[in-house]
Amino acid sequence: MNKKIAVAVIVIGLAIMAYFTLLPAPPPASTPEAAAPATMETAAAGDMPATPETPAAPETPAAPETPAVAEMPAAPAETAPPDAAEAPAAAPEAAPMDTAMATPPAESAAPPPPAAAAPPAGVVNVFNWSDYIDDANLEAFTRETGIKVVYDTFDSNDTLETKLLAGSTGYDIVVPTGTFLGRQIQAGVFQTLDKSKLPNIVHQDPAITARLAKYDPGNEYAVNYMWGTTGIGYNVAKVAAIMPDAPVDSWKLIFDPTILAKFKDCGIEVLDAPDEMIPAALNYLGEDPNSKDPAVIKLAEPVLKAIRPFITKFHSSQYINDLANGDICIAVGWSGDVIQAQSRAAEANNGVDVGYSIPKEGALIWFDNLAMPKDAPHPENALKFIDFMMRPDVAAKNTEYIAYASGSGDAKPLLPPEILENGAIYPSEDTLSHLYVVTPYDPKSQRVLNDIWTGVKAGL
Ligand code: N2P
Repeated sequence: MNKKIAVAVIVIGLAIMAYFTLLPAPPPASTPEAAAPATMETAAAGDMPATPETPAAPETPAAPETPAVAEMPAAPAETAPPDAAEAPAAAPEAAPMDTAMATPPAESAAPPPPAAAAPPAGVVNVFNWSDYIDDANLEAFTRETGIKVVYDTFDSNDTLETKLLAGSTGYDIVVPTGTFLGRQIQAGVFQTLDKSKLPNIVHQDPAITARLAKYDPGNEYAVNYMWGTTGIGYNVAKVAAIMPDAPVDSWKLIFDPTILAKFKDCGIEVLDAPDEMIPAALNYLGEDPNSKDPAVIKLAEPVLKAIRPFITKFHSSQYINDLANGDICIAVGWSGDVIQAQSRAAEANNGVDVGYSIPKEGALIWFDNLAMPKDAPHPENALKFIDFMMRPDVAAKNTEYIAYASGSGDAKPLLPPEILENGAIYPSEDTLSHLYVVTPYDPKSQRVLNDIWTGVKAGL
């Protein structure tokens, strides 16, 4: 009797177990569904939510076919992770990346875009100094990312600042010098940079990043592009012919009117930059070049007025060609620009020998930086552009081409010795210790600076 009951219980138990085991199981369907949203950013994937395996399969092989990955030529692996991660979103038609990124939520709801209508091109609008990039790097950026670069230039921080303060510049990237960057940050014209989108930031020179932090506390808004000095460019033969013992290693050449007068007929150009020329005059006087005290700043005025009659032109970019062609004797200019003049003369094989000196009394060291306006129309592309420019091989190519020192420390081992060991590009420790910095001017001291400069230029 007990045995029969026990057998019956076992049989019923087995029957129940068999019933539940053979039942069609719904849970597996929920697993792919949970994973799907992460990969389903394209319209095609969004159309097919019920078939878990299909979306994943075509997306993976599609990625290597995008230009970003396939055409990467000499590029080291550094940029691969961000590009690869973002490629699937843009993949199927090699559509511009920012288009896909800018509109992901709308895409799954909207009908697929008509194949005939070309998607808006991915663009980045850049406003940089003239003679300040190797164009081959712009082409490489477009080749690797599909993003077109619209590139404009300026040769004065004042020009850039006027645009930035007016707003709606349309630019995604601008390149202010530290002196200006500092107050522009305070004026609220920039947005912070998302460092997670800038993997190449690890290659920046920590010493330069630390110096930039003086203008951009916490390094939130900018990364250094290039840095350099403001010194004297000169035509070696012509200067020697006019004055064999000309003090080319001293600011006396510029600020002593009895000396500068000798070169008047040969041609003298100085930067149209009050924030650089006035500190240089103060430094020559033995005053603090970085003074914000109106009484001190005004001491520069008679010095500049005394040399005014001998200056041919106030201009901040023309001296490159004028020096290279032998059309002028002397220019107060920027290190790399004077070296570019040297190279242009050598390429033209015109016999012009251009020299650059960092005067022994000291000179300005400045830092030019990549920053993104608050209203940049293509912020994702801007980050890609900044990251590309920080890639050591790209940064080294720029430095080799424009002869300015790079913000990328890891670019240095890639540079030829004639650049690295050129003290006009990478000054020695001893020279560095003689260089001064200028911090941002407040509105009051800036006005004093501008008034002096306007008067000097007008010859008043
Ligand atoms: C490039 C000049 C950039 C140096 N032509 C001025 N900050």
